Amino acid sequence: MKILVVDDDRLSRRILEMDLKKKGHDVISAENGEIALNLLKSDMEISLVITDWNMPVMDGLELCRKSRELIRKRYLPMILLTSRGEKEDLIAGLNAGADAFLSKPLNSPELQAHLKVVGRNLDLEKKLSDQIEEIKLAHIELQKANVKIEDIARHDGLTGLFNRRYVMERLEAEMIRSRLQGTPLGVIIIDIDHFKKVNDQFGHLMGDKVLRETSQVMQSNARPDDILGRYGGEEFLGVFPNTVMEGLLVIADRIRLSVQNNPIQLDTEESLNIKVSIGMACFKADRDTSTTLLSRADEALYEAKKNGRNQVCFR
Ligand code: GH3
Ligand code: MG
Ligand code: MG
Repeated sequence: MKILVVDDDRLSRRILEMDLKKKGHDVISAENGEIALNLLKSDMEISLVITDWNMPVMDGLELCRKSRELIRKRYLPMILLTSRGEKEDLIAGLNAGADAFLSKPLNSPELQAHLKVVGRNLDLEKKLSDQIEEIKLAHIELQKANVKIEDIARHDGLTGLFNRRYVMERLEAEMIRSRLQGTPLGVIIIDIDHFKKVNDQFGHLMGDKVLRETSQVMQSNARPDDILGRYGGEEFLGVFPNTVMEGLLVIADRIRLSVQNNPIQLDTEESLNIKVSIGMACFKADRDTSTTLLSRADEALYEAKKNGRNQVCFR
């Protein structure tokens, strides 16, 4: 332990110092309460104070009081050295913040017994603070895991886009915002043309690759505020806040062309041209629910398919 010994009497200070050092403790000393208090302020390693009661400048009682005020975040044991044995004195000492009393002149076995108690308490305190530290670390890990879980729960495993549940949640939220703020809102449903043929001709794995790469192309055409997710097998839903019909048309056609211009590399030398059909609808704040809004986009998609695919239709 690093022990601070406080006594104005040089000889008793030396005796106590020697006794403690002999027992292997690290000792620093001060000749009054004020000096001791300054040492406590600067040295966080001090784990025990043994102080005389009567001293000039600042006595032991005041030192106990002020140290308790100063050091609140850890347990600092304080032992008062005293020749006073009256009950009132002991009560005053305890009230000032002392933990124990050592009678003067010093009795070495008594000192040892006290040091044992202090050592036990400090061990306990250390264990407790270690446990608190472990709990804090575990809490941080848990928070990180929760963020990860939340992220996984929002995304589609194959394409990395948002999943249907999350896009629908966001759509409902954006509809509320659009109503409150009077801002425009648009949705598009994108469906890969003749996707079944990809599976049939090149296998399911190639189908998955097409879904992944087409998703990337679509995502790279969206702005940060746009919400793009996988709506079903080879269908995707885009929610576009603050977007009027003309803007929506530009984005939809850009996505359509971008997919068309990014052929997917097959396992052979060849590549595969993918095309999409897109249905769009703009949110009508005074009458739309998500169901009516999406069914308009779906009808528009149906129209795009019926009119020959690889095109954008609006309802
Ligand atoms: P259309 O142009 O009319 O949209 O025709 P289509 O062939 O694209 O549409 P259809 O609905 O007939 O077929 C969609 C196919 O998508 C059928 C299904 O097996 C396939 N599919 C759905 N989910 C996945 C997936 O996760 N991976 C793969 N490889 N295929 C999928
Ligand atoms: Mg489909
Ligand atoms: Mg399709």
